[in-house]
Amino acid sequence: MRFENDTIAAISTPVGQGGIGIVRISGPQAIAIADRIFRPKKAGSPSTARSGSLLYGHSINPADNAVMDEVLVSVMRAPRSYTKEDVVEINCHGGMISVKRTLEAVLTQGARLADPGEFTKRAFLNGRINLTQAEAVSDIIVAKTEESMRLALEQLRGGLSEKLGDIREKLIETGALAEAYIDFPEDDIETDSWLRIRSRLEGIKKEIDDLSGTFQEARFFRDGLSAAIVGRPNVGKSSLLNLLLKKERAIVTPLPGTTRDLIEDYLNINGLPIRIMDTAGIRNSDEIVEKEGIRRSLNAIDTADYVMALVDGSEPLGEEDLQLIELIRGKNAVLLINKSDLPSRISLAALRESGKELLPVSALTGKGIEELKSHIFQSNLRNWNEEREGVVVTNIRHKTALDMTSASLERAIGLLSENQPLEFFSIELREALDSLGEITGIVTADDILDKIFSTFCIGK
Ligand SMILES: Nc1nc2c(ncn2[C@@H]2O[C@H](COP(=O)(O)OP(=O)(O)OP(=O)(O)O)[C@@H](O)[C@H]2O)c(=O)[nH]1
Ligand SMILES: [Mg+2]
Repeated sequence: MRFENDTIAAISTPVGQGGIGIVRISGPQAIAIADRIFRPKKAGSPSTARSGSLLYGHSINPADNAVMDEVLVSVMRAPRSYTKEDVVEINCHGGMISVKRTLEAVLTQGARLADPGEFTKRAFLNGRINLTQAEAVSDIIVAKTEESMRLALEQLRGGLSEKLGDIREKLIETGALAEAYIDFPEDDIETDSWLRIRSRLEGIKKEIDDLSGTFQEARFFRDGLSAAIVGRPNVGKSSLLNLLLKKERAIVTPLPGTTRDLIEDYLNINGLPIRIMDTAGIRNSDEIVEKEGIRRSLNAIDTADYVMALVDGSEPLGEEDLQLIELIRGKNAVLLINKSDLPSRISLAALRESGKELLPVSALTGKGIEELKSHIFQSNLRNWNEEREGVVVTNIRHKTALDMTSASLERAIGLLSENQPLEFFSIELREALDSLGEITGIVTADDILDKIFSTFCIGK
């Protein structure tokens, strides 16, 4: 990782047409560079402006002094800025040309093009926010629903870091208690103290495990729940997709084998973001394109969080349907009996043997769709009502670190119970603290930082 005392710049608004486009500059040279490419309408310059003020004028190309655009320039002086460095934002007219030209001028004046997420990374390195808060910034940008946004904002506010800070403090306290007894291992009274230390550690471990456990459901709000619609050809998978999305996303025809590829889109059910997939109908086929489509369908069953397996209720159950039921064994799945607007010819008894919940639906009339939606919500978010009130973990990095902390604590508790030398115990406790510290960035390796910030967009 290069550090990072130079001045960086990037276009911070989306590329394309828009009302305004913003070029953001951060670093020790930010204000001096702005001075060179900004000509005020009346008086004043970035270098004489108060922090937080806005200047009106023109951007000029320092190469030939030609006016590039009419702009507003905001100046935020260190440390009262997003990065805690001097920050200048040049508000140009939207569109590709003006912002690009402005950025180029800024770069010729000595700024370097920012890496993805580098502004936020500086906010972290300069101590304005911790790592979970930096990650929350990225989560806010990509938030898919209001509920995802609420969770990301709570993380940005510091909800998760406060909770982790509490746990960390308790762990340090308990560790200190243990070290205080190091000289008196044989003492009778001390046995009692060890038991107390052990039960404290067990309490802390439980808190960590509970927090880690929230990931199972909370993750859906950050990454989306992946849900696959599968079944043999012609049962109505694409019709169901279109009905759920309320648009003609996939081609529907009476011909079996219409859908050949995986079709994906997003759906929002009560704030739960769902990545929904329509798949090619599964049957035995020698046709090369269809075979590949079916391979993708089978893969979707494997990887999806939730499977909607469709059968056609207006026809008797076929060999392919029975194979499907076999394929979804062990998956979180629902069996949808589609075409329930037509007379039923399917054997419910055979379907019941699957052990999955059965729901009659009609992709034609919309019957059963509300029941399906609540099944999707409820079967994936069984504990969410209680969990959403507290602090939750939505990021796999955080969960992994929590699990490593828990494993170290487990070993530490084991060592205590076996009366092993205290040094071993201390090592485990130290490791637990390190893993915990990685989450907020108290303890951080460069490669972790690079990995986190490289997923950001440029200009943030
Ligand atoms: N009556 C009735 N017809 C339906 C229903 N759902 C789908 N269909 C019809 O069934 C036919 C096949 O529908 P699709 O949605 O293309 O089926 P699919 O499962 O996507 O088919 P493939 O892509 O070939 O695997 C079309 O003619 C639909 O209009 C339903 O609930 N009731
Ligand atoms: Mg289809």
